[in-house]
Amino acid sequence: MTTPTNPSNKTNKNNKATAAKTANQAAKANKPATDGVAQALPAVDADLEAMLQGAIGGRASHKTASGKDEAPTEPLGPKRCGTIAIVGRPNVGKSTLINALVGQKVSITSGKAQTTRHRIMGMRTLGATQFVFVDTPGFQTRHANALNRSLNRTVLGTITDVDLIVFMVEANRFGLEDAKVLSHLPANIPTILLANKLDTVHRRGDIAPWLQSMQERHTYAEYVPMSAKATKDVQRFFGICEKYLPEQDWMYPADELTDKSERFLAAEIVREKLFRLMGDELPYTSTVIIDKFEEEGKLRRIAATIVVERDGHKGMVIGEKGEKLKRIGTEARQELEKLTGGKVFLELWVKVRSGWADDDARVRSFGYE
Ligand SMILES: Nc1nc2c(ncn2[C@@H]2O[C@H](COP(=O)(O)OP(=O)(O)OP(=O)(O)O)[C@@H](O)[C@H]2O)c(=O)[nH]1
Ligand SMILES: [Mg+2]
Repeated sequence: MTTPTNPSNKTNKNNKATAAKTANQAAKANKPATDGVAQALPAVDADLEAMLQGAIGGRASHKTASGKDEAPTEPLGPKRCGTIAIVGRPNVGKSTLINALVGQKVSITSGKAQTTRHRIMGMRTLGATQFVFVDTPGFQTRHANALNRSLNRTVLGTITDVDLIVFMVEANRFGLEDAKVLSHLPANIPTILLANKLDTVHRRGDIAPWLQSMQERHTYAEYVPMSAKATKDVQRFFGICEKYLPEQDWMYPADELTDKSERFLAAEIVREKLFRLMGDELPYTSTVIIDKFEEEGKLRRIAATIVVERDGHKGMVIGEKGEKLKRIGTEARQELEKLTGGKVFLELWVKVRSGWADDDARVRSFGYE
């Protein structure tokens, strides 16, 4: 699986196409294209700031005691490195945030719950600090099948050994599913409450009392209402996290973006297209396995199987005259070509394995914990 351009088989910026893409994204997002470049964070929303100062006793998260914005702007000084777990119920936007923080897609996203099924690391090195973010599956509370038990094990196994926990909820919403996640958070690790999707809250006046009620549920280190889709919020978030990371050497090369291989990302990207292109008729218990992953220089030959639970689901995935499967394949191939910077041949198959998500051994054989 090793290539001359990508010796570790990890996605990193040695890949020219990736670097170009990162530069493009950075330019669009008004961010530095290369890591280690000092950057100034934009000013924060003054109204919100004032509201938060009132709501949570002056603990608005993005200001230092001296009132300055915090940001990892100093490339000199002691090196810092630490791990930051992002946890929360399904669909709150955890993977959207990690992709924005890394500056490249390392974790798939969709409007459907149960999109993320693995622990996925996304790294970003800025100035003297290396941020190691860990995306986790949405914590499952609805069905206790083998797959969901595995997803929850992944979440709980992640939060025991990190420097900082980001507990993500949707701004102005806190339900039973959120409470269940909160009940599992360890008391000895600083935890930030990130209230995401702030852009969807039209009555901004409701935020302060809601944050106050959040403060009564748990002692958080900080409260951060933001939108994972807003560049300035994402930039500001680095400064919020940095102070919780210990002074120590970096764990990864500065240009490494994720711990996952291209082979893993290929399966994930096919699953993302499947989730996005199928309506609610396809249960979430479908998965993708890679049967073949061959590299010839920049070329990739990939064969993958979409595993579903019923014959009826197989028909839906294939679609009339194979149209649906063709579209899933085309969209996945285009994205993989961007990721690898070369040509991709992608063959897709659909297989029925009824009851796999209820069967511990099968769940493990499909690569889940
Ligand atoms: N409006 C808005 N939508 C968002 C924001 N962040 C994420 N989303 C959307 O929320 C949906 C879920 O996003 P994901 O990032 O896949 O959520 P997740 O928490 O990783 O979901 P699971 O992996 O299933 O636990 C997607 O449709 C995103 O586009 C945000 O800040 N604002
Ligand atoms: Mg996710």
